[in-house]
Amino acid sequence: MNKKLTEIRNLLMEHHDWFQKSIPLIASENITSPAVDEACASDFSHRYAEGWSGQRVYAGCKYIDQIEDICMDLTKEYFKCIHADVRPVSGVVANLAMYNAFTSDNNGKMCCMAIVRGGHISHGPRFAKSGNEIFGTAGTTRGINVEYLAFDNDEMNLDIDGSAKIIREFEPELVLFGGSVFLFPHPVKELSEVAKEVGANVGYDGAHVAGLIGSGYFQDPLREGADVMTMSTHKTLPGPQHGILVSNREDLIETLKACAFPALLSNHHLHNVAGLAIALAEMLEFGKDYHKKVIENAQALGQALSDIGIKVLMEHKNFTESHQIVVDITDFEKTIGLGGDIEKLLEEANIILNRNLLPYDIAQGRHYQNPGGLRIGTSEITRLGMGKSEMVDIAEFFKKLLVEMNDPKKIKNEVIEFRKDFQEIKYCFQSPSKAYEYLKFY
Ligand code: DSN
Repeated sequence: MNKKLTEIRNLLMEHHDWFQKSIPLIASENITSPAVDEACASDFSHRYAEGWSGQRVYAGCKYIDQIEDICMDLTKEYFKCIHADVRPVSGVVANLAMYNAFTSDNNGKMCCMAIVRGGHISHGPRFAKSGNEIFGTAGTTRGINVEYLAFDNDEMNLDIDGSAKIIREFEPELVLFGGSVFLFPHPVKELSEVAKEVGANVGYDGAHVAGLIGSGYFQDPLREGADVMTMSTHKTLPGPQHGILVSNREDLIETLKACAFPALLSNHHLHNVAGLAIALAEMLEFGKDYHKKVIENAQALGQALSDIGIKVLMEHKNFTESHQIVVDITDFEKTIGLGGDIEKLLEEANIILNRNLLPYDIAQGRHYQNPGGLRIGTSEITRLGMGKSEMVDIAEFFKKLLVEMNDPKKIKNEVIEFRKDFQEIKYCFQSPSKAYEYLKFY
């Protein structure tokens, strides 16, 4: 058994070592501060506290109650709202709570963005009535029939007129905005008005852009018509893996609470609530500066990749207004392959990102396992202190690998050298250094 323990610890250390020597570009990831890590590894990680703060069904909760109250207060301050439920253990659970609140038990009806155009996997029920181009076409699940909103491939955004028509015809109970490929603010204001015409509630999945919204750089869904905003807490908001549901609808608060607990949760993850509270405090302090740079870096990386001849979508709109850019790599199909092959090649050179469907991939016969695109995010590299000149350096690595077809093992050594200057996590409070050393195996 000792051998197994050693093996696990060695694997952990190898993983940490690898990521310290890599360029992390996955748009749904970020890196947590030492203070967040300390909270997440605290005694709370094996405690129970079912229910709402102050009304728990377990003893031993006097400290988590206070922390959770602070976490809710910080959430309300950051997102300017009157209700914050910080118990959902993930963004998907927060979405399910929203579906519980707004759709009928059987044959509920929702409109959202198609997964193949950037909707999140939890938006398109596995067997959506309208047909889910990725996973299947028959029946319904979670009792929700889904009709996808119209999308404009050229603008990488929802098409307002087409979506309004769909909402009026389908008459959903819930119209959901937000998604996983998310370059520009969605037309929440325009389409919320249409949603209200047919009596639908409006939701917004802000998982990817939560930090950008909180820091005031993206859109402001709760003031543009969203009744509820859900999110995960570890993407542009650099907290631990967790979920939040927020609202400004006073009349819905008790319903929303009950739709999360006991409907979907028994215990929530107390250590992550503590870590989340710290991450929110960090973003209230440093978010304005951090998130401005995240977006600037995404635009700079888009420009730098475009300058070396790599096709980045949406050049006419400066590539993005978020933390993401989307690259069309179909030009490399004959020399290297498609998204899956390129993702693997880049990983061999310690550049970590994920392949992604382009909005026109399915129509052109490409499959989600080996699609025509890459999604690249700048949240983590910005938190590691990189700026515009490093975006040019990163684009150079792409050129060496994809255009000049250098051996990825050779480029990996260059990446390791490059990463040496970016080892400290920025935009956070001073580290509780011992916890840091232990937890990160530094
Ligand atoms: N699947 C994640 C993403 O990459 O967007 C979100 O859960």
